[in-house]
Amino acid sequence: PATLDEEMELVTYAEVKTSITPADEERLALNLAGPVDMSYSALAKARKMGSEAVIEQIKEAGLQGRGGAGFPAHFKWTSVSGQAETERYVICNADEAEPGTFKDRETILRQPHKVLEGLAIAAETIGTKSIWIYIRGEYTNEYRSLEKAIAEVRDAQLSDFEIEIVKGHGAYICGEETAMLESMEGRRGMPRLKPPYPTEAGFRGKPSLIHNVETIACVPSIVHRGGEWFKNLGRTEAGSKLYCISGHVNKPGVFELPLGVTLDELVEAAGGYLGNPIAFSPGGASSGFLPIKQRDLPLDYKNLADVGSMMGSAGVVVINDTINMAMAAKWQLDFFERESCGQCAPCRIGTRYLNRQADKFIQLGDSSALQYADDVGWEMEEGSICGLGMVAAKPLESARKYFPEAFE
Ligand code: L3W
Ligand code: SF4
Repeated sequence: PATLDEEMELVTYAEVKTSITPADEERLALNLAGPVDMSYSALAKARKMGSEAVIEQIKEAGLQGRGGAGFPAHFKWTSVSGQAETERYVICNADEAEPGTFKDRETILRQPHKVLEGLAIAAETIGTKSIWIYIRGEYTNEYRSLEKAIAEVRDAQLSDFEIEIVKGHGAYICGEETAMLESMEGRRGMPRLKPPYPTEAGFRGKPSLIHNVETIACVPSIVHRGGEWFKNLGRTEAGSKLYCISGHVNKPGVFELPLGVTLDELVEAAGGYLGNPIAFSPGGASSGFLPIKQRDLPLDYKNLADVGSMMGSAGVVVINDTINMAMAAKWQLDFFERESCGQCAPCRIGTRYLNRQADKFIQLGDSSALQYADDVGWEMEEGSICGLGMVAAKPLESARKYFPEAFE
């Protein structure tokens, strides 16, 4: 369609069925979207419970890291607490930059106190007074929201914590936790080799508990209502999840839903599909594409990994039949080439090579341009230092696998 009005006339709403009941909605509304508790009563409760009991509740909750990897949160808390070194840090990773991902932005804007209270509970539990927040540089209003919230509680419960906010400068790679540490220490943001993990040697070489915004924002509710309560919010895995939904849907946005909803359920929350959907990315650019026939798959860490994709940051993007899938893959390759830090050869050379070859195919229709794409993708996955290089070939790989007609 030539104009937006024409496009809107083409809107069709797919039949979707949701099993989210009003009772589910009521329970979900108590977590991240729940009322602000300016008395920081969960922090007071955590102080009374003691570190071991708090970590036990985080474990019971089954909380998995919401930044993308889904790593069990309690493992990090236990590891940092068990280190001999007593200089420790709690760090919130707010460098949200995965394409299609805008959930941490909403959380910081609307619920900064959930983030601050979660950070305070984490600091209290691992035994530190030093809290750092690394925020995406473009997030100006979000930065202000945090500053305002810190001022609001400065004279109250948080007075004995030192909270520093560091602004990023526009590099996607600085969201990778060790590149973020490099950047915080004043160097160019390039990932470190792991191990050692930040829980042993992180910021300034000291044990550091690093969590994504959403992970940390779940902590007050877990302490307040118990791990069991949080776990039961989920369907196929523990807890609620902030899903971002954009692309060809009627009402893009962020929705807190049980972990494990299907694409159809999520899109129902987003007002229905726009046009005729053919594909979706469940977790931003890093997850690659899935064909729309996978719409019944639970959007969780395990089920998506089982089909060779990933949950990642839950930046779900729907694509309809107005999009050429070879072009869709090419846009993602552009992104990864631009954002590669260039430190290791498989990623530096591989992202550039794949992008050039995709260009060649699209401009000249020469399908032999992609004859080595799988080998290069394999080398990138096996030989890259960090997640960026490991997944950068995925959009092209998955587009070729599920939409071969776009590459003929
Ligand atoms: C202690 C061990 N800690 C692992 C920790 C590790 C890290 C976390 C996950 O993930 C994902 C990636 C991107 N002792 C440990 C340990 N840890 N073993 O667990 O670690 P890892 O290495 O699996 O990956 P990662 O690079 O931290 C990130 C994906 O997210 N991603 C990125 C999204 C971007 C955003 C955003 O913009 N906000 O979220 C996209 O999908 O590909 O799979 O803390 O230290 N033995
Ligand atoms: Fe940098 Fe890419 Fe290597 Fe990661 S994989 S360290 S982004 S060059």
